[in-house]
Amino acid sequence: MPHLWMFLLQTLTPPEHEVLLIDGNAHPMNEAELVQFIRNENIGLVGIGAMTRMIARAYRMADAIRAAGIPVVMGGPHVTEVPDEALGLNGGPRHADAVALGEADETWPQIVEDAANGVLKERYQPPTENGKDKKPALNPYPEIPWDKMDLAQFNLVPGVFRSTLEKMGTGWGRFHVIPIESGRGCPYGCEFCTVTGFFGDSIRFRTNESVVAELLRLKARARNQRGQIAVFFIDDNFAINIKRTKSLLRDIIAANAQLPWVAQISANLLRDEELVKLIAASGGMWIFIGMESIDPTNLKDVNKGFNKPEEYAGVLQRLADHNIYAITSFIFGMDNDTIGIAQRTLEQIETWPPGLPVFGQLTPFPATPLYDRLAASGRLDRPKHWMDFAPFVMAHTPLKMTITEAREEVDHAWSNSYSPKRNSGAIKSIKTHPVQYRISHFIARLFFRGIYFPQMGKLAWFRVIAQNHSTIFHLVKESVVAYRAARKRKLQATAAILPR
Ligand code: B12
Ligand code: SF4
Repeated sequence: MPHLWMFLLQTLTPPEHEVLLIDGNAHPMNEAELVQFIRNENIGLVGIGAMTRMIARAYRMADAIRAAGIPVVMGGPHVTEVPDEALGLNGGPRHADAVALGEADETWPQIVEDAANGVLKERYQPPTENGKDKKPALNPYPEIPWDKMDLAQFNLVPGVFRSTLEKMGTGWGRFHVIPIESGRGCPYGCEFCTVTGFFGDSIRFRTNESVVAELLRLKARARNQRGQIAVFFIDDNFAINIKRTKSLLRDIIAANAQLPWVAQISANLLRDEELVKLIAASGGMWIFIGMESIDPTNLKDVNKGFNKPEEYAGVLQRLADHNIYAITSFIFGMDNDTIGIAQRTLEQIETWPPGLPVFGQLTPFPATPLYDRLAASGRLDRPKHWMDFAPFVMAHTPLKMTITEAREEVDHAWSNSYSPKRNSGAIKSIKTHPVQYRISHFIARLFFRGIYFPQMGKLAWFRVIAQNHSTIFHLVKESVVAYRAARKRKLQATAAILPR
C-alpha cells in the first residue's frame, strides 16, 4: 500500500503546480527508467520520502536524478533523524539539495515556491515554539481527492489473480486499501520506536466530521465502482484517547459511514469491552497489536512494561468474540531472549484464538533511545546498518544469543506460523464461526505468509495453493453447503408468503 504522505502533500501543493506520484513498491523503476520518466514529464523538482530500511535505495535514486540536473528534496523520518547524511555533511556524498525536517504539512508549499523561484534552501524546519517544532493541528485537514484519483496503486489483489477474478464480475479483481489518519502522535516512548521523538508527545486529532466525511466519500466510490475498499487508519495508536476514539466510532456508525478497517492499538487499551464493541459495529475487522514479547523482562527493558503478557489471551478472545482479527507483532533478539524464544512464543500463540502473527527483530533506528543506548555501550556491530540494508540481519548482538541465532528464531517462527498444517489447525479452531469469516481469515493467512516468503509470481502462488489444497477443499465444500441451505430457506420463505 502506498504511503499517505505523498497524497497529503500533493493536496497541499499550491494549485498552479502539477504533482505526479510514484510509489517505489507499488510501481518499481530503476534509476534509468526513473530519470527517463522525469525527463519525459518535464519535472522540475523531485521529492523523495523513505523509511530507514529503504534509504540506501532512495539515495541511489536521488543521486541519479541530481546527476540529470533535477533538484531533489528529501523528507520523512530517516532524513529528519540524520539530515547531515542526505546533505553530505557527515563526510559522505551529498544526496539531496534540500531536506524537509519533521512534519512538512506547512513547509511543503514554501519548498515548492522556493524551488519554482530557484531559491531552494538546504533545510526546511517547521516554526518552533519553546525550542520545539510547532506541530500541525490537523484542523482543518485537507480533503484528499480519493474519490477522483486512480486507485490502481492501492489494489492488493495479486496481479496473477486479477483477470480471473474480474471475469467473475465487476469489482472482484480489486481490493483497495486506503491510508487515512485520524490523529498523530503517541506519548508512550517505547525505546525502539521513532514515533514519540518524531511526532512529539503532543497528540492531535482531526475532527470527527472530517474523518466521517472522508469515509463517506470512499464509501460512495466503493459503491459506484462495485469494488472493495478498506481503510487503514495509520494512527500510531488509534485508541490513545479512548473517549475520543469511542466518540469517532459512534459518529461513523450514526452516519452509516462504515467500511472495513484496520488500525493499530496497543493491547492495554483493548481491555475496554465497549471500545471493542464499537470497533466491530463501525467496520473494524483487523487490529494490529504490538505485543513485541511474551517476556515481561524484555518488555521492561524496551520501556514497554505497559504490555502485560498475561492479558494477551483475554484481549484476543475479546476481539475474536466480535469476529475481529488480531495482527500480533513480535520482536526477537531482545536482550533477555535465548535460543528457543520462537518456539516458546509459538506455543503461547497456539493457546490464543488464531490471529495473524508477524515477527521481526529488534532494530536500532537512528535517533531512538535504543540506538543511543546501544551506541553508548559500544554494542552496534553495524552503526549505519541502513547503508547496507540486510533484511532480518540484526545490527547489534543481543546479550544472550548471536545474530545468526536470532535470524534462525525469526525463520522458525514464520515457517511454523504459516505452514499448511498450522493454517489448517487455525481454521479448524474457529469452526463455530461463519464460513465467510473463516474464508477471509484463511486468505489473510496466505497473504501474511508472503511478508516473509517471496510470493510474487504465478508459480509461487500455485505452490502455496497446492500445499493448502485440503483446507481450500473443505472451505469450498462448506460454502457450497451453506449457499444451498441459504437458498432453500429463501425459497421456503417465498413459498410461505405466496397466496394459495
Ligand atoms: C502505516 C505505517 C506502516 C504500514 C505501511 C502501510 C503504508 N504503506 O502506509 C505498515 C504496517 C505496513 C508498516 C510497516 C513497517 N513499518 Co511502518 N509505519 C506506519 C506509520 C504508523 C504511519 C505512516 C504514515 O503514513 N504517517 C503519517 C504521515 C503523514 O507521516 P509521515 O509519513 O512521517 O510524513 C510526514 C513527514 O514525515 C513528511 N514527509 C514524509 N516523506 C516526505 C517526503 C518529502 C519529499 C517531504 C517534503 C516530506 C515528507 O511530510 C509528511 C507530512 O507531515 C508510521 C508511524 C507514523 N506515525 O508515521 C510507521 C513507521 C513509518 N514504520 C516504521 C517501520 C520501522 C516499519 C517496518 C520496518 C516495521 C517492521 N519491522 O516490519 C515495516 C516496513 C514495511 C515496508 N517494507 O515498507 C517506522 C520507520 C522508522 C524509520 N526511521 O524508518 C515508523 C516511523 C514507526 C516506528 N515504529 O518508528 N508501517
Ligand atoms: S505504543 Fe506503539 S507508537 Fe507508541 S511509542 Fe510504543 S511502539 Fe511507538
